[in-house]
Amino acid sequence: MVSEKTSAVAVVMGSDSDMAVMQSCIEQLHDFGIEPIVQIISAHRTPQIAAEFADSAAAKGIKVIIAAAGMAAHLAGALAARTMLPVIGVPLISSSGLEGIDALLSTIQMPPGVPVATMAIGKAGAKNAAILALQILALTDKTLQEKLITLRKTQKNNVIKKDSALQ
Ligand code: RP5
Repeated sequence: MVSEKTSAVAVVMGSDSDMAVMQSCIEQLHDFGIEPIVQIISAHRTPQIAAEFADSAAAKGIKVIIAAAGMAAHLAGALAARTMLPVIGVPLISSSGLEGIDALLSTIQMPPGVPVATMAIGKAGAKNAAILALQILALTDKTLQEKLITLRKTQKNNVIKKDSALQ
C-alpha cells in the first residue's frame, strides 16, 4: 500500500531483507533531522504499487526518492520512469551470488532520458544515498547546508586524528 505519510525524502526498498543495509541510510537522514517515508515496494512483486507510489510522490511533497534493491534491481528505474523527482538508486548484495554486481548494472544502466543517480553497492551506497538526498535538499535549505559542511569537517578531522595516532 502507498503510505499516506509525507516527508521530503522517501526510502523505498525491494524487500524486508534489504532493511539491515538501508538502516544506515535511514539513520543518516535521522541525524539531519529528516524522518523519511520508508516503504517496501517491489518493481517485480508489486509493480502496481510501485507505479502508484511514483505517480503520487511529487504531489505528496516528496522531493527525492531513494530506491534500493538487489538482484535484477529495476525498482529505481521503474520509479524514475514515472516521476520527474530525482531518484537515487542503491544496488544491494542479495543471495544471488553475484555480490551486487547484478543490482549495480540493473540500476546504473538506464537508457538516455531517464536517469537514476546510482550509488556504490551496499552499505556505503546506502549512506551516500542519504547524503546526496541531503545535498539536493540543501540547495534550498541553509540549515542543511551548514550541517553538511559540519559533516565534512568531522570526516576530515577523523582522518587527521587517525593519521596523528600513527605518527
Ligand atoms: C530484490 O530481490 C530485493 O530488493 C532483494 O534485495 C532481493 C531478494 O528479495 P527477497 O527474496 O529476500 O525478498 O527484489
